[in-house]
Amino acid sequence: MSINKKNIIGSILFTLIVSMHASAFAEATTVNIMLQEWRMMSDKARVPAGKVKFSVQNRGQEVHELVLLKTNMAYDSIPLRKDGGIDEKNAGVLVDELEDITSKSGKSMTVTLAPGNYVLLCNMVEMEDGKLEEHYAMGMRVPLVVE
Ligand SMILES: [Cu+2]
Repeated sequence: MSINKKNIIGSILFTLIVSMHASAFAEATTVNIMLQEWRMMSDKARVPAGKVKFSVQNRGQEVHELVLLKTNMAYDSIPLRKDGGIDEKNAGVLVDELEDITSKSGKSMTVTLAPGNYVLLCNMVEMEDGKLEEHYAMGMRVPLVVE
C-alpha cells in the first residue's frame, strides 16, 4: 500500500471516529422555561435538532405542567375541547410531558427532537373559586422551532 492510500484511509477513519464521538457525546441544548399565572416564557425560540433539555421552573402559585407537542398548528390557536383543554392526541404528536410541577419548584426532561414545529404548553383545567381556569387558553403556551 502506498503512503498516499494509507493517509487517505487514515483520514477517513479519523473522520468517522470523530463524527461518531461527536454524535454519541453531543451536549444537549438547554431550554429554560418559566411558568406562572398565566404565562409561559422560554429563553429560546429555536434550537438545533438533537438532544434538548427542558429545565422548567414554576414561579407561580398554582400547580402547572409542561406538555411538548409536535404540531404545525399555530401555537396560540389550537382548538379547545368542551372541557377547556386542548386535545393532546389530535392536535399533534405528544412528545413528552412533565406533570405536577408544584409552586416554587422545578423539573426537567431531556428529549431527542427532530426538525419541525413544536408547542410547549400547560394543559391543566381546573375550577378555582367557582371560575374555570383553562391554563392553555389563558396564555400558558409558547412556540419552539427545531431546525
Ligand atoms: Cu398551568
